Amino acid sequence: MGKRWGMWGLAAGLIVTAPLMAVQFLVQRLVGLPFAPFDLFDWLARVLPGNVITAGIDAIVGVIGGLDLGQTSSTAKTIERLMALGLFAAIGSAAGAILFAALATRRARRGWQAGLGLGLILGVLLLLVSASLGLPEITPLLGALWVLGSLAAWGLALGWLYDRLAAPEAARPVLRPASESAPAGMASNEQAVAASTLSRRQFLVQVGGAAAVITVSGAGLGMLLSERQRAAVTVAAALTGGQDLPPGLPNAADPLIPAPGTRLEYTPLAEHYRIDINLVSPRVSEQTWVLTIDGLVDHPLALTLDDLRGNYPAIDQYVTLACISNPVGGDLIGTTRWTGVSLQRVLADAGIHDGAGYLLIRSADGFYETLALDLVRADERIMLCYAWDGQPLTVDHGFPLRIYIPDRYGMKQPKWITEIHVSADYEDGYWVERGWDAVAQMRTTAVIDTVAAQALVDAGGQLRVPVGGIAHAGARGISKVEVQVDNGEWQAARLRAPLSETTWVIWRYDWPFAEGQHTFAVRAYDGDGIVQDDTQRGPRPSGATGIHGRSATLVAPADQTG
Ligand SMILES: Nc1nc2c(c(=O)[nH]1)N[C@H]1C(S)=C(S)[C@@H](COP(=O)(O)O)O[C@H]1N2
Ligand SMILES: [Mo]
Repeated sequence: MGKRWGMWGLAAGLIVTAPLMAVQFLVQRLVGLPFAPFDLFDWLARVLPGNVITAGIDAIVGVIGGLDLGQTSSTAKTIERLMALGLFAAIGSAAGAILFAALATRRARRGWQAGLGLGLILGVLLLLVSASLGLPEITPLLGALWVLGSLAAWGLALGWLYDRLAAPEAARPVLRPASESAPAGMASNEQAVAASTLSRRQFLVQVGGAAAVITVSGAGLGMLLSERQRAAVTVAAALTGGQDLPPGLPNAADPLIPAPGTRLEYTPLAEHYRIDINLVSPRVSEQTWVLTIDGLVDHPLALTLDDLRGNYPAIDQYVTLACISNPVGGDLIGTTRWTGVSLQRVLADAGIHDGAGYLLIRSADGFYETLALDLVRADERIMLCYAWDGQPLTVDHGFPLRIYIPDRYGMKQPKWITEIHVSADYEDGYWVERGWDAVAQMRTTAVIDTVAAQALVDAGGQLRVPVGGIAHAGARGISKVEVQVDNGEWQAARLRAPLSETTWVIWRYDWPFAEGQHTFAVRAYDGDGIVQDDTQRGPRPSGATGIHGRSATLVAPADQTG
């Protein structure tokens, strides 16, 4: 009895959970109220043990790389979103199964009351989850009511379904319009009965159909809205950055032209990778946001964005940011112009006490990292940044404020900063606590972006194949890049002047053409002349190392078609 009702409950749970998700999604797109499936997933990512999360991320990055699913960071977000939706749907179905089984074993009557109770309990739990991530700043009360109300409606619908299914057949209404007439020739009495009774299965199929309509239209409308918002961002990017390099780059006069197929030296903002612990980026309002600087200071500060922009000189730096999870040759790396203020200057205004040793930096999404004051004193390039590529930071990239720390992977550099607490004691940061390197110094790495087999050049009668890519060694700079073909001698590549001493360097090597299949490998030396680590090592725990290689089949130009 209980078991069979468990199956009905599983189906009913899915039937009410799917439209709940769709409607919540649509409302989130429209007015920014919480979307429970994503909030739940984001919350789980924070509370589950670090090694579980890390294994999960590794698996996702591995699958994306292995199946060649496109840009790692955006594909990973899509996979995580699908996981979040699947998880929520599974929980909803399971809740339905449990409720139905419990009601059936106790032969309970008013299922709707139990359903409402269950909805309210789950609503309160999800409300706590959403609240721990931060309810929408403008309408926290509305956000709370929405989470509670929509879950209550969900529970009510679930309980109502039970009541209908458990009731005698005659009590199950047909969801067909009343005007639709029954086949001619039926006695009016029969007709009434036929029109008003349905088997459980038929009934559930009808309700399921209605639920599917709501789900598809809600989700579709929501996706349409997302597409619109994305398009607006892309248009803005096209107007300001576009596909070509922006004018006025500091190395514009360098004569070295990148090998065709080399990535853009200055990453268009819309293409910059994004990595963080959120499916929903924290939306911080400029009106209420302040940066708090407190702890071991003479003058605790509460700085607005205008304070930061107005009271300190603006500094521009070209920066290459990379994620420590980037595999050798991966796409979790990008270069743009960061604008902000010197952290040394801001701290000077706060007056740091003698006993202070560390800055505990906290963010609106609950992320945190620790920065040693010794490092801040030694590196005047460390800055608090409010603009990228000449525009305010986008929501996804940390609006209103993020930090730049040269030579460190992204995991050490919080976005959406709200607080800097000056402390005597060191504390592990978010990813350090989860097993990643506490220093996270950027590794020396080189990548072959292209073997331009279709763009051979004729250099004084000698055909050559342009080979090219990037090399990067954090803030240490690149002194040399070498290419090896078919395991032969390492040959020096030409280097383009970088955008700054901390950005990646574009290299190019024109290899004397020879037909057939060839393998190409590349290695870089940092600014101190130290060659990169050639051990093949994955990202965990301190950044990937190893030689990047590529093979290409070269065909003589006369034989090339097209
Ligand atoms: N508040 C916050 N800051 C964060 C993170 C985060 O999850 N939350 N992720 C970090 C990591 S791991 C990286 S690689 C960089 C990525 O910055 P981007 O998304 O702007 O490229 O942000 C860093 N700062
Ligand atoms: Mo990262």
